[in-house]
Amino acid sequence: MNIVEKILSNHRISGELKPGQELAIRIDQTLTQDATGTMAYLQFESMGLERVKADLAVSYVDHNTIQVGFENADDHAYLRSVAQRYGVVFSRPGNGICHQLHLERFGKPGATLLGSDSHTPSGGGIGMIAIGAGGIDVAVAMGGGPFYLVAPTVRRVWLTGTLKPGVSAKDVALKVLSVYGTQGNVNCMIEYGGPGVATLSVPSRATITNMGAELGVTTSVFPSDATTRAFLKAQGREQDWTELVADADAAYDKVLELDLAQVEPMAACPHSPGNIATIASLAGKKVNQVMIGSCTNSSYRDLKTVALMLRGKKIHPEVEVGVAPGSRQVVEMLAKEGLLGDLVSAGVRILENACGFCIGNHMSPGTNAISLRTSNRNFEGRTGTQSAQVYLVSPETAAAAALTGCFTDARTVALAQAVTEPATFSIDDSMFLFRETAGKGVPGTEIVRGPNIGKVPAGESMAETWKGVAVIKVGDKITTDHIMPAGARLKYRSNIPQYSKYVFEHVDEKFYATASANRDAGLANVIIAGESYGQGSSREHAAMCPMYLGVKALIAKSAERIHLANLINFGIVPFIFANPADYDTIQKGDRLTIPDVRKAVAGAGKATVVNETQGTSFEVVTSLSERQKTILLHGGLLAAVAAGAVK
Ligand code: MIC
Ligand code: SF4
Repeated sequence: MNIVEKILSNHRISGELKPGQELAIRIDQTLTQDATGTMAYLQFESMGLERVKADLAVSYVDHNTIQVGFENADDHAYLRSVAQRYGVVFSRPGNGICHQLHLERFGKPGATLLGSDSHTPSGGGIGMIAIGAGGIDVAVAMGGGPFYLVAPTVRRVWLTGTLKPGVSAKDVALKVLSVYGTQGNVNCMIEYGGPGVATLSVPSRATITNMGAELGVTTSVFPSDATTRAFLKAQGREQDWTELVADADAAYDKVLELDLAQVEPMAACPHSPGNIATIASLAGKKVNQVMIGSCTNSSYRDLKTVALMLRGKKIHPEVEVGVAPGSRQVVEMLAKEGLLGDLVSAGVRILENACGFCIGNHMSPGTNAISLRTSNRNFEGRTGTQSAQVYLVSPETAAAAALTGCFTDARTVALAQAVTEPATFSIDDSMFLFRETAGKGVPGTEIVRGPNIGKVPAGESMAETWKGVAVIKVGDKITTDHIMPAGARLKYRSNIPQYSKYVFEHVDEKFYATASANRDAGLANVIIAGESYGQGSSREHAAMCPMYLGVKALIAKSAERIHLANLINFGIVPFIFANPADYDTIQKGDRLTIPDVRKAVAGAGKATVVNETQGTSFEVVTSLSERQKTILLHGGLLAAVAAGAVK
């Protein structure tokens, strides 16, 4: 067996481990972050359970730590109280970014982790099957319920050789993106192997699996070996180690061989993580901003490398540089070793150890600015500045540009001695609350609900026939950042009527008005889209808010895994064009009727859409399991659970 098969078969509850089949697995650990967490816990509460049942559930606060206005602090207070009540470990704001912290303190080789954040696959760096999902799926898993996924095909990336000085894990992740791209990788998992694995530290492996999210794969995983053991030992958790390697005769769907020695410094160019170029081809281009951090590149190793590259030097006078460490452990270690001082004296702005800039919460670049970031997504407008040009790069490339003011090949300024992992990390778990009541909870704890804490909108049972309208028509690779912007709007995550006002705000500023008018007139809103709809984040708000605005169906050329599951969970039917050319026949505003849609969803998933405006009709299909059909017919997962129709 390969590693994926080993872990999945150990956790299989039902279904077959055959690519394409629906599989239900047991989840050992769950994680939530605050921006998706409030809805996840509201949904958990509505399930009426006494306590969490997963082995470990952790609630992190890392996204909304800006606290402008009362909303963020209200969310934190709600999350803290709900964690105490139901037996969840609560990671206080200031402790760090969920994925970095989970790797440091909780990740376990061979275990399964489900997180309400698309970068949960960072846990693959320590040998877990770690999957991102919508909040409601995580709520179900917290309650001990299974997680349903499509049994994946498994690709192997076979690593040989050693990275050259100045080249690091981020360049490997970008190299893999240059081969596989950001679409067409749905329902696949990537397993790393080969002699090159031993040359990569656990945080470096996590950088690579983290950016598997950008490929659109379900997750990526590394073996658990002596390096994993040393990392766990340095974190005081050697007892959590188990060895995990693929059998010699393990089979794979495809194999990609990658010689680490041949990997060069890379960048993902605007506006897609799959738009890859070498730094050599960009060398000399002027840079305005350099931002270092995010769950991809904020480990001790990454930031120590940056600090040593900047030691005794000053940043370029025309470049603004910010560093946001991944965790309190990282900050503390940098401080103790004098490395924070190096960053400060070089002229770096030291930022909170949180998501911060990565999600456009602050440090937005200026108009048309070129921003080099070590994060994982460069979607248009994600920084908060629509015209900014974001390039995703390694910490080494970022530090080199901070000094020179332009794209610079980091191999020319690499440290003489590469930074290695410490023998012991500084360990202080005091900002993880409720560890002693984890899994048990404290019945009677008062749940704190400020005015920002709203309700989960209720779904409606599916009608027999839809009279609808093509409320919007979008192109390929529409991300959840297009659908449901974050950044300055993030603080409304717990208030659906308010947050819904911003659906598609940068794509069609009239969307909210049009969609709500259609809904109020009894029309079904239909989204028309091209390939790979719903890339990026796991935010279920990109389904929940459209549902609130009366969106009943998506008709796309293809859709991405997490978003597709979220659409179903919120009662929106994900139809795919039987003939992609029909996309061209539809105009925004066309009246669309879908006769007998309920029968179609309950049956073989084939429907005819009549375009009343154009006088045409076309076929659409949707491939659904029996469970998914039940969810859709009830108008969403919560309604289906309440009716006792699914577990
Ligand atoms: C992101 O990186 O886009 C986020 C913000 O972490 C999201 C989650 C969210 O929207 O809250 C993700 O990756 O799932
Ligand atoms: Fe946070 Fe950015 Fe990572 Fe998302 S990608 S979890 S916003 S650091």
